Amino acid sequence: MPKQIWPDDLAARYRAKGYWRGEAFGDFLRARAADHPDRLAVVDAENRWTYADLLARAESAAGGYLALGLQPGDRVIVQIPNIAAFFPAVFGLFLAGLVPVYALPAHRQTELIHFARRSGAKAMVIADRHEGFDYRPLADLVRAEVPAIAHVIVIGDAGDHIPFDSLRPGPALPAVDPSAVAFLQISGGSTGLSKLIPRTHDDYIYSFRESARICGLTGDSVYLAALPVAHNFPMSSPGVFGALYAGARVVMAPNPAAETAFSLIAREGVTITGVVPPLALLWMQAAAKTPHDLSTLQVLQVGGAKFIPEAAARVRPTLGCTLQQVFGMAEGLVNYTRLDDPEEIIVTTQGRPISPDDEVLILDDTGDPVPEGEPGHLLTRGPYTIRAYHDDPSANARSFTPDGFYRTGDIVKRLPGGYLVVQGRAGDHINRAGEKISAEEIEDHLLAHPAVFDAAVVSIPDEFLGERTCAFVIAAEGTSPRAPELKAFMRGRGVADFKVPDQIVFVPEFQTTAVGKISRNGLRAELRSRYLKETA
Ligand code: OOB
Repeated sequence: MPKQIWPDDLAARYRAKGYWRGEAFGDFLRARAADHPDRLAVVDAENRWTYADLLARAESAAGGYLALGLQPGDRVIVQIPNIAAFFPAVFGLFLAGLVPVYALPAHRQTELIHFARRSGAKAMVIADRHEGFDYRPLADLVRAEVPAIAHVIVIGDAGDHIPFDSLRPGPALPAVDPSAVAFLQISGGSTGLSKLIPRTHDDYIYSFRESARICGLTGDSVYLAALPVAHNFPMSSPGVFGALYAGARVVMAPNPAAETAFSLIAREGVTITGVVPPLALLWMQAAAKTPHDLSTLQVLQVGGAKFIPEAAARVRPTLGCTLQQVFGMAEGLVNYTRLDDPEEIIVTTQGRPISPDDEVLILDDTGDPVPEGEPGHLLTRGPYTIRAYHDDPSANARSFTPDGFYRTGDIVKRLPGGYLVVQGRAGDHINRAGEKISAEEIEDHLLAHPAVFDAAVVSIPDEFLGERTCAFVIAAEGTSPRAPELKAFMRGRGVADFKVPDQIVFVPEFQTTAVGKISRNGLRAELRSRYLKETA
């Protein structure tokens, strides 16, 4: 497992300033369990576990993983929905020095096989079923393609696999290096397949410890995980880990529907939660008629995609709580509006960075800094922003400058005080309700269909989703494919449902005046502007 390397001088500075404290995930869970063993840590529909329960379950899992023959440093794919058992499963991995690779519950075999191969995973930990989907046959498909996956461990009914509940504590657990990679997260992806994001214990714990402070979490807070916790936002901004770091209670919502969330807010006295903009709109609509008491809710975080100011302004009047805008990325940098910021800042900006040592550059197309207040490309480096993707030299060459700045692909402007306002994206991904979709990845799937001669995928503004996907397709000669057929084809290829184009438009050709080879980027831009003009 390659290490995530910061240059020595920066690493020394991040340690000297107390950002990186040499603490690993297992260390902080042990500390909380020792400080307040009987406090509730994690709640779902069936379980209410204290910090002591959680640690004991994680230690059993850790011993059990190692007894299977897994070695510290091995990667393990984790595909677990929002259930309490997520925590013993992943803290067990951390305690054993194993490295989770977080897949989303929506991912299917195409994505999982890619993660398994790229990470060299040796095992999978999954839930049996969730919201009507059976994850066991999916794991079988992955294992059939990637024989290096020696074990499938199942929470719930394991069938032929290893029951999670059969894992037992073993001999002493290994010492874990806090500067080592703790887990791999999945990038939203702008080109081709998702990249794997290596985060260390030191850097990630800094990001959620500081996030918990910025978001006002204390031992009395109750955090509702409404979005799937494999996402960086509900995982660490401050998310479930920030909440556990603060000794707070985490409540796992099986889905983010307003009814589900509101009944949990009322039942558990939830004080803070985070959603993507389309959900915030639904929740605000539902709040008017809900029988549930939402008065404990102090902070609604909204992030993952642009929240328009008109909607942002309605959060406080409709939900009676403070809005916190969150603009972050799994690669690192996270910005928050502060809870005591003036309403104007909260409503119109996407916040400012966590750390005084987050370096932010806003550059024009030629790489020069733009004047203050002008839009430009956002680049960043700092104490919790990665310096490279896992095992991906070509993506690294594109995404990082020689001096280690990450090119976010976002176009932002900076206001006085360092507040950022997101203007859009430079790259070609679609931000569909916070899920990032690579246009290129979808085109490649469509091109695999025999009736598709060419395909170009673009984002179309959508009132509810923010953006939706539209695929322009040129049919192969002598064929006349239909949209439902192509959508079914994509589903059949085993990809996450959110990647299936919302709309497919057949065109006889991609009009272009360019001679020779045209860039797909240019083509997408042209199609987007043509389409927007036609529908204006
Ligand atoms: C979060 O992380 P990712 O990795 O799924 O996506 C990152 C990208 C950003 O580069 C930006 O394009 C977009 O999502 N984004 C926003 C935004 N928050 C994220 N665009 C506009 N306004 C916002 N508030 O999405 C993520 C990670 C941690 C915390 C919050 C979100």
